[in-house]
Amino acid sequence: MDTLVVSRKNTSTWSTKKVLELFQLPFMDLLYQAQQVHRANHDPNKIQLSSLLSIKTGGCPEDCKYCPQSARYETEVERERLLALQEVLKSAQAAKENGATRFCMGAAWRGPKEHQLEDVMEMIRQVKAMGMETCVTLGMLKEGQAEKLKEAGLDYYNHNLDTSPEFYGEIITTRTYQDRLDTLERVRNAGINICCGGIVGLGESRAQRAGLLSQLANLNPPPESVPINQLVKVSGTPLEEVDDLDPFEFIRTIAVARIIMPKSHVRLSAGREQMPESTQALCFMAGANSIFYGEELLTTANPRIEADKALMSKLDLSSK
Ligand code: SAM
Ligand code: DTB
Ligand code: SF4
Repeated sequence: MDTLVVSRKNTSTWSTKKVLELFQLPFMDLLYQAQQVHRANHDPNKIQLSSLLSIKTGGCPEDCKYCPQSARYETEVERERLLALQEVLKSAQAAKENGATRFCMGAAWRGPKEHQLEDVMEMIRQVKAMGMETCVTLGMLKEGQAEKLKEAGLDYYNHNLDTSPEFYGEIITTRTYQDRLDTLERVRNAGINICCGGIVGLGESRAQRAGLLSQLANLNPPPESVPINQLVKVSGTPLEEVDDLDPFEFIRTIAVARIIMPKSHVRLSAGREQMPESTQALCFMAGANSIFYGEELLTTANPRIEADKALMSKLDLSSK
């Protein structure tokens, strides 16, 4: 499995072994190195703000074990139809007024059908016309679909690798690692920026976290945007009782991502609501320079806008 993936156009600049060596550095050395890389490539006091909206919630046929939207698990998520255009625009307008520069629309699909793609294209056109960057995450794309999204003005497509190839089969069985790489290649070939990251805290080992980051860094070129999600444990999902990841291990993950993907925006993504401000501050120190901003992720809670504004002010982080 590993060789199959790595033997694509991945020239394996970052082998799992090399990435693991970074994880094993003394914590202070790792953070120092990450800060240096961060400062050489980004303004250390700036943070990018993306707001999320679930445009089609629940009832997903896939079996991702972390996900409250899979139809296979009994969770409190209510299944909804695709939102109407006006509702989406209202939410985008509010996100813009609150200071977000990118609006990300997520759909709980295996992949979009043609008529669904047409509806989403209209959402993209109109959000773009409001002067925001656009991002969508719609599952797997078939031949030709990425080009249509590009035509509509899409800036970013989010599609995560989620975990390492070795651990992947424990988490998802309804789509393969290769399926994901194929979708990423379609997005890249259509000239759309890639937003691709993963989740930690699924019960994976450190070597498997290193395996995920190695895969991401060896995408050619690496993703422009790298969301690092900490598992939000949702009641009813198979992972609701998995052990917590130690916060310092999470911070190490961010630091290593920063070092091996120096130009990318590393997004401190799901899990902030459960994270003390001090941990978040160390994540920014380690090189995270983007967050999801707004009271909801897709179906779970994110910090309140006022709380995030206060945190940014305390840390002198600005979004403009
Ligand atoms: N359905 C589409 C797909 O998976 O291709 C797009 C939406 S899906 C919800 C986007 C990403 O959200 C997943 O790849 C996963 O990394 C993240 N995610 C989902 N549930 C999560 C949870 N409980 N905690 C943290 N991240 C989660
Ligand atoms: C990503 O990597 N994280 C976001 C976004 N891409 C679409 C989603 C997080 C979802 C967290 C669980 C939920 O709210 O349903
Ligand atoms: Fe469906 Fe995406 Fe959730 Fe997987 S992560 S179950 S594909 S909504």
